[in-house]
Amino acid sequence: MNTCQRLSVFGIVLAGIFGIGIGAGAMLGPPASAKEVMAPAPMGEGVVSTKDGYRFVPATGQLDAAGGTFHFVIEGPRGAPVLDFTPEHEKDLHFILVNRDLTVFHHLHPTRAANGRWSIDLPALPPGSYRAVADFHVAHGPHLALGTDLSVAGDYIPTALAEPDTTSRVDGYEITMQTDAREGGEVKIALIVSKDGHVITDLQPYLGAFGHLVAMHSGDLVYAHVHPDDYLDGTVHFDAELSSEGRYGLFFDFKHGDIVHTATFTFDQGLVTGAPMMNDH
Ligand SMILES: [Cu+2]
Repeated sequence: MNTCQRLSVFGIVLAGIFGIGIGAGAMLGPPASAKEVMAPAPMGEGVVSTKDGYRFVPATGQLDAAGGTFHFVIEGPRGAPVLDFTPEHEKDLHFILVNRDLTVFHHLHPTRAANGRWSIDLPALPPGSYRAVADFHVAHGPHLALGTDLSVAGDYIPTALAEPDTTSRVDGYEITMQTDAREGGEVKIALIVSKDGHVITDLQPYLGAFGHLVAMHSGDLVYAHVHPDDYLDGTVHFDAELSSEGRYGLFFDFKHGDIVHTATFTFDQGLVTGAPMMNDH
């Protein structure tokens, strides 16, 4: 990217960090119908269960293949459950559950009891190893993505992730993806949702955005939650930071007809070259 674009991205990231909000972001970026400031990436990347004294403590490491209610607690630095969160995209906590093959994906929103215990009803799950990621922002504290490994007992049947493709189908929708990999691991992603050959231009806001994209790196299950920075003429634009080379599962949640749908893509990130983006940490 050129210096001007780099400064623009830096400005947008700064705007997110300092909470300047949509006004400053809109000044720095191109005009858009639904401009949204990129939030800084949460720390922890969904791999570690402990960061900055905060811990993701599951009630069990074993999930039931038939589904059921899963409980956990986010413990603070003094060992007590965290009770005060700053909502991100209308929710205090985003819960992502994927299997190691990246062929099962759920993005759910648990509820919190007064004592800080979280509960979420899980659907039936095929046997295998799973990673749960809790993405949350502690009030007056850090924005974290903590992960924990879980398993579902039973006969595990390995399933390979699909080969990379620019088209995905779900619930009668066809979703096409264009990607543009830049230096430092930045990837511009454009998604178009169609049905019966017509581009859908009336996607509904879902949790404060016109779509949510989660990227999981195959192998280590490093997590990136990316929000759109633009929705224009039926195209949802994302700006993702995929700083490891290799294969990713991309999971795109969008809302249409009052129903949330999830399209899945496989994306191969090439060798990451050039200067890292300024918001790396
Ligand atoms: Cu969420």
